[in-house]
Amino acid sequence: MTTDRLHRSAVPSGLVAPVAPDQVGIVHLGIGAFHRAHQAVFTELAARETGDLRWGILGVTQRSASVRDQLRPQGGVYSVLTAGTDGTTLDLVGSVVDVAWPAEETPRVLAALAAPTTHVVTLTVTEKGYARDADGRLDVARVSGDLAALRAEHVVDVDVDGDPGPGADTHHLLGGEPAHARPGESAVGLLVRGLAARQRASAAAGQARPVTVLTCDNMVDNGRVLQRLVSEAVDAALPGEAGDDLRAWLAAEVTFPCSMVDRIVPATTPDQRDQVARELGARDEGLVVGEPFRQWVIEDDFAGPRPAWELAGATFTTDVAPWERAKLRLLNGTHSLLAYAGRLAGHTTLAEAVTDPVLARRARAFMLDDALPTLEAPQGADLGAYATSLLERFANPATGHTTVQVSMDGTQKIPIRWGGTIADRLAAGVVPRQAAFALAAWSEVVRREAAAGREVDDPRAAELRHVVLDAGGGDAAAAGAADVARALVGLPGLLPPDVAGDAGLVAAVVAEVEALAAVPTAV
Ligand code: CS2
Repeated sequence: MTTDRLHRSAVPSGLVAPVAPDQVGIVHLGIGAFHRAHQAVFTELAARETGDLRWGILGVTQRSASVRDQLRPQGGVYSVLTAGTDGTTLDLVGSVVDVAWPAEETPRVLAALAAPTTHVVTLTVTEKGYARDADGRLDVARVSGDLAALRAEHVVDVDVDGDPGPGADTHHLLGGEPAHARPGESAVGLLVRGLAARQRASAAAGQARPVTVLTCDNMVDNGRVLQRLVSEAVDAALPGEAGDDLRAWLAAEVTFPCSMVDRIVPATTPDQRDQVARELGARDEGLVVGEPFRQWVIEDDFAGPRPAWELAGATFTTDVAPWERAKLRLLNGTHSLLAYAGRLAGHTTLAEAVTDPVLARRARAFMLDDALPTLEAPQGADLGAYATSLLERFANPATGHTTVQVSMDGTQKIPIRWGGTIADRLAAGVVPRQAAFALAAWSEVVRREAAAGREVDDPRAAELRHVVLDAGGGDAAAAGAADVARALVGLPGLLPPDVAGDAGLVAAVVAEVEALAAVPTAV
């Protein structure tokens, strides 16, 4: 057996779409495992169906260089291990042509975002990647570096190859660096800088350069949310007349469709990499693992050309909202419930959690009693059957999806996954019992982690720890479960104030958390 590294040039032709580095048609922000197991697979399959090879993907990795360092030496090619209850299959994907890391390659990313051959920008940057504050508005402080760079780039008119445009002030520097070289620090910031570069390039060339920005993150009305954040970024960086040209261009040439994405894609483990190395005869550092199911529902609102994703199974529709709401409230909502309650019960994986009869009952009741009455079925869908199918998908042990992974970023996910269900049920005069249990389970995980001196994996981890410390009078281990739960339900930005203040809800959460606290299993 050889463990040479997987490389495009060594892959027999026909196995992957033969895209080349100059065939970037899509820039993807946030190239983690999910993108590689989802949109990149749809893109690959569409290219194989049509032979249209314009749709190579330039992936952008925000947090660290690791995905770039895994994929670049492989020429972008990687494999997807599809793990089902009845066996696994392995497929090669060649739609990613390269990966760039903004810390070192911002000018290249901006150039790709501005290029006439790029028609679509996709994003999977997770809920926290949108840099929103507790009110859902752009947290300007978190993107201030990019906004300063945007201001400098737009005022100086740096062209996207890095040369200042005609008449530009060549001495206009930002922190000693030309503005366009200033590393992109946030997904939204980089996107806005790229869109502004595109608008300038379009104006300089005297030619329209429409582009579609397609967010694929698990958020309600994700396209509208991103569109609003982009416009808030423009207003903050280029207030008044300074941004008028950009605002007009965004309105005329850029669309922000909503989309619903679905595939369970856990973090790849070293064991899975070893297993695939034995099977492939080559080591794939970019391996991703996913369940057999995959779904993509996209609002049909494209500014220009797009891949024929429908040939790979995507659904185009005028209204994504019912799909998105059903998926977020039923799949993700139940996933999070099982993750927190599963941890409390000592389960490592979602499959273990959902086959625990007590938790399975909770999960089913959460879907049927709390979430379903708040949902309108998307056309042709049977939500009762969907709920049952979700429990089967969660029970697939082959993906090894862990409760720890799904429980990360609770403060970002809970408003989206449980908030709507809770608000709608309270408005209908009913206290959602299982959602209250879910909040209690999250609260208990937060309390027990703090009591053990650990931080939860959440961008607001420090704040969460303080809530527990305060409840314990400075000693996390002394904090009472009910006090912590009361404080966490009221955490700003978690639930709308009237919902968080609902006496019936708070009483239900407190009753559940007291029952959970009485059983001191490990988190
Ligand atoms: C999960 C999702 O990690 C999580 O929070 O709930 O990533 C889930 O697996 C996907 O949304 C499924 O489409």
